[in-house]
Amino acid sequence: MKKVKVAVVGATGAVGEEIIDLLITRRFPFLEIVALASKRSAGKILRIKEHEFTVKEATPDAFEGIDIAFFCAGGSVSKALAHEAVKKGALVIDNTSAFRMEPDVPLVVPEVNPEDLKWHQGIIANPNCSTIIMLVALAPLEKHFGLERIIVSTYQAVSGAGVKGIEELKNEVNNLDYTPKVLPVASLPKHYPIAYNLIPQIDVFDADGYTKEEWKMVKETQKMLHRPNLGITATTVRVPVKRCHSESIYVELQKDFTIEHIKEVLASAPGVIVMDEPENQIYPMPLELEKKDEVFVGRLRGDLYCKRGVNLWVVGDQIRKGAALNAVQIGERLLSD
Ligand code: NAP
Ligand code: 3JN
Repeated sequence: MKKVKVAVVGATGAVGEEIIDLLITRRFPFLEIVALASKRSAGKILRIKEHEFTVKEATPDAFEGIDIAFFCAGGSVSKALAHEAVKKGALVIDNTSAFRMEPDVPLVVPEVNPEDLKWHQGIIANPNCSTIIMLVALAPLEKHFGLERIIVSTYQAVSGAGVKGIEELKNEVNNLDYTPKVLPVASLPKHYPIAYNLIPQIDVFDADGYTKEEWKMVKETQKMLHRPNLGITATTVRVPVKRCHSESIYVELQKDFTIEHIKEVLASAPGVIVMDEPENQIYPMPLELEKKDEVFVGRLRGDLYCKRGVNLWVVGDQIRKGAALNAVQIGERLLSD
């Protein structure tokens, strides 16, 4: 396979570091990895696995000679630099929301809609982490039974707010008088403690009372399943967990089913592991699923009052499959095609 020159924009962050780790451990065919971040980090040495990287500032010139650029430095950086990278000949795999809803940008989870990779025009968007985790579990149900509607509540780890989110939880656990500065949204005036708490706000509110994170789950799901009118309602909540997002998902299906059949469908679906043995108290939990590639599904049970309703409890590492791994898998597919 042809070897490629790769750039990671946001290399010093939670997602960027995970991308580099995966490129190395999955033997992505790279000639070189160029670690890019803000001016603040230029010159810093990053040590990941047995490799050392000197961080450079992300500027348009930094993409000279780059074949694939992974962007994970926030939407404004993607908006400022992704098109510059494409102009210089790079294929961009973007982890931010900057282009996800653009009609000419495919939004892809390889287990869900790999066919959409074909029509990219230089930029491919990686969905939001909560959407990825939900869809890896629900796409097989859409295929076999059809989804009628989705009601989802998330339990999102602090690392969803990046390195600063992890630091905030650690600081609060170590010192109950610590004044929160990051959660729920660093740029808003009010901050609340996350240690020993839950915060029912992820990202800013829209006029209709939903948060942007909740809207991302709705709109991105409709785009990837090619079902612009699919009914979805989401409630997203920050919880004092370091890593892995959990989701309580209720779906109504279009066909009759048995729980055994749903289990079989999920057990044979790519990227899904069924972890569902209530008799042995076995179900997915974030603490034990850190750094796992798959999405785990448990607590499967039918709605006793609605014959086509089913409940699922889904957990996935949002830095890995919810962001870095999904992006690297997109790169792997493009190279193998
Ligand atoms: P993070 O830990 O806060 O890291 C942010 C990264 O962006 C750092 O490398 C930072 O570099 C870089 N950066 C900031 N401003 C920059 C600038 N002006 N130019 C170049 N680089 C700049 O955040 P994260 O959790 O890795 O998330 C990064 C992005 O990934 C998010 O904004 C989101 O769009 C996406 N994402 C995150 C998650 C998640 O679970 N965390 C999941 C899905 C998607 P410095 O060190 O130089 O500041
Ligand atoms: O908060 C979380 O748990 C996930 C955060 C995702 C995120 C954070 C900042 C900016 C995103 C995203 O991936 O949707 C963005 C963004 O790119 O808009």
